[in-house]
Amino acid sequence: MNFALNEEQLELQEMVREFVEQEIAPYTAEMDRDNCIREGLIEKAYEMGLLNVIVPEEFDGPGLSSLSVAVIYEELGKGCAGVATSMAANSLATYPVLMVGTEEQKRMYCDIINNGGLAAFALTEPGAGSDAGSVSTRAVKDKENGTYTLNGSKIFITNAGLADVFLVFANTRQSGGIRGLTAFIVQKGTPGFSIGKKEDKMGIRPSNTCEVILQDVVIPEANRVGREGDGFRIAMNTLDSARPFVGAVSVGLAQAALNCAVKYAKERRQFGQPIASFQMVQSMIADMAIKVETARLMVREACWRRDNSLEFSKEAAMAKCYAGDVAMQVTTDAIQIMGGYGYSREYPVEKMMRDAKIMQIYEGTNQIQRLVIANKILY
Ligand code: COS
Repeated sequence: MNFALNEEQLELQEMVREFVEQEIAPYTAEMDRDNCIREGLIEKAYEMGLLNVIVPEEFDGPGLSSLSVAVIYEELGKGCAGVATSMAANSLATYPVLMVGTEEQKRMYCDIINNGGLAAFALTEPGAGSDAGSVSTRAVKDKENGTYTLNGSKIFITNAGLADVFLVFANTRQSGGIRGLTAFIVQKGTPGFSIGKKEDKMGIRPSNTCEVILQDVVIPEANRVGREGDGFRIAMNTLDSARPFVGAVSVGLAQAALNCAVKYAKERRQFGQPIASFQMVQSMIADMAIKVETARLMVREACWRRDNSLEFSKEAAMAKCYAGDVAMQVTTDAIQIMGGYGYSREYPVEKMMRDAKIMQIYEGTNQIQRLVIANKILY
């Protein structure tokens, strides 16, 4: 195993770091307050090549490895976990098509992403969160012309209000259950397809999170991704691939909070000396740094395993779970070191703590990750 970044990855890291410093960091408080991404930022991210990072070269993308993508998302996470979430959702929603889509589907979907489009992964429903197999959105096939009619609703869908294309999971069996789950491509503007309520979230506020409503949405058979009933496996494989990226954003977030705490501890004087000279503060800083570094290594190991075609589902769940917990712990400790100032909106760490909470919840709660890990170990 060698996780040392190569020259190309170091350049990529530097490029995203500069982008974050210029285009994201100065505007995080504003985007957090406004509950939306800054106008023009998606376009700038597109120009920087940050929207289609997983698109293979044969479909005109950069064809980056998972490890390289994790490096990008860590840097974005340092700037703003909400913006990073929006970018990473494009990868999440593209994996299903890249994994099992037809050549035509890959071409069509990748063209949208390559041209600056956003995508959304629409699995979660009011009654189907951790229990992903209980999706109740129905897809009924017209036996004569082969079209599918979709009815149902989705919630907490990242990018929904801004996306051009959606990967929607619906059940093709009347009796429901995971054996009927099927994946479909639905384009924005399809009659009967609409965006509902926008969430007013605690954190990652620049990311757009909305309800999706499907009312007699008719789509051609050519938009079905994989076979009928393959949807659960497709969703699970996709989540396996994308979870290390949640870990990467979490690492970036935790690193940013640690950096703030370190800077503050060196400047803040109490009892006649910088608080960094007190061993209780030093101990906290050391523990925070150990956690960030461990999480980073776990994320890189999961990506490295995927890139080398090794089994990586357990490692992906471990990386997501551990890094998400670390983001929560480190942002909380950063506030502790900064005391009242950390708790104030004047400093960025209270936002980081709010952003961190979702890392333990989305793309599979950390309880679900532990379930996946235990199952892999026990059975
Ligand atoms: N890769 C491939 N196949 C998988 C898989 C994976 N990672 N995990 C499960 N499967 C398969 C199983 O092998 C099983 O197949 P068979 O029935 O053919 O044996 C089938 O899927 C059902 O597996 P299981 O019985 O474990 O399913 P459960 O309904 O108990 O659910 C969990 C498993 C809880 C792990 C799953 O529902 C899950 O990941 N939930 C979280 C969903 C999530 O992350 N939501 C976030 C919102 S989307 S951003």
